[in-house]
Amino acid sequence: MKKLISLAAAGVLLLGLAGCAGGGTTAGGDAAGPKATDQLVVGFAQVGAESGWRTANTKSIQSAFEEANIELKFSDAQQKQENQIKAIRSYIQQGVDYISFSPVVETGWDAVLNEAKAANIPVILTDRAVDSKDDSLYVTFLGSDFVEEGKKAGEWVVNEYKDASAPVNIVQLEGTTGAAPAIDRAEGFADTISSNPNLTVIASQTGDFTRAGGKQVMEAMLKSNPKIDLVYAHNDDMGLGAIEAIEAAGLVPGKDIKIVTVDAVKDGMQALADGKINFIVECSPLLGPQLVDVITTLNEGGTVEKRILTDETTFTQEQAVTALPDRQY
Ligand code: GZL
Repeated sequence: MKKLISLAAAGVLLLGLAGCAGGGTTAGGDAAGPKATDQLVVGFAQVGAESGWRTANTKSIQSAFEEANIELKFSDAQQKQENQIKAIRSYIQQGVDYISFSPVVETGWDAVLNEAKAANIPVILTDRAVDSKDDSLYVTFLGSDFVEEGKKAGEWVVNEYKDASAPVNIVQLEGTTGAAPAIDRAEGFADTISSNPNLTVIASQTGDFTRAGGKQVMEAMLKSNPKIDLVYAHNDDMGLGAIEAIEAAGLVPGKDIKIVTVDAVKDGMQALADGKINFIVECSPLLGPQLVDVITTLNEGGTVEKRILTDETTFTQEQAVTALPDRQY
């Protein structure tokens, strides 16, 4: 009998430890039900600090978690996938309740996401998506429809040149190679401008979503392409770099060479209001509150959609003048 009781006691102890050691909270909270938010611990592996958008995204996430009284472990991968993977592994080791990250590129995540799954730690993708066949590796994707953003940029260009009879030479400043926003913004744009054969992308190269990258690539494109009519930049920062290159070449951005970008961060909106950029497609970085909502819902045993899209709009030069004073980022 004694053996039986001691076995039962050991069993209870093990169950209890498993509950703690498991670290991760199942989607519906741990065996004992949901944790109070001030006991939740979330690991976030950020891409880097490559652009004004990213800085605003980080600020939104950090302030939302502070406001919700949820402990946030935060890492900056300096745009290197291996650093994000290292950070995710360390969150697994620490037994956090949830992991969230913005995958710097679409591929190469299955191994580490399977480790999180094995540790029973739910993963929430924010901002950028992964290209994995196994969508059980993450609970949801929270972010923008980048193909739609590319389409909106393309629609403005098609309309702007609807009466053009001569070829319109377009150069494209791509985001980080392999990143979902770069792949999808290029796809949406190309599909849309294909409706007008006069619209041709004569050069396309990555500027890695940075201002310096955009400037460097634009300088080279100006040297090797005598006639450029329009720049399509996958984010404001590369567009702002292109402006510097265009002005250094003695040309007038927004007039001699038109510019269309994506993001609508403050510096981009200022250039739009000043007439140096012609059109901006918004991509909201303010994902922090929605991320907290997702985690709170899961922690209380609720479920969320597999894909949660953010609301976004577009801005002309006139609209930028009006919108600038109220912009949060
Ligand atoms: C888009 C985001 C992109 C921004 C860039 O959601 O991943 O990365 O458009 C940022 O500014 O660097």
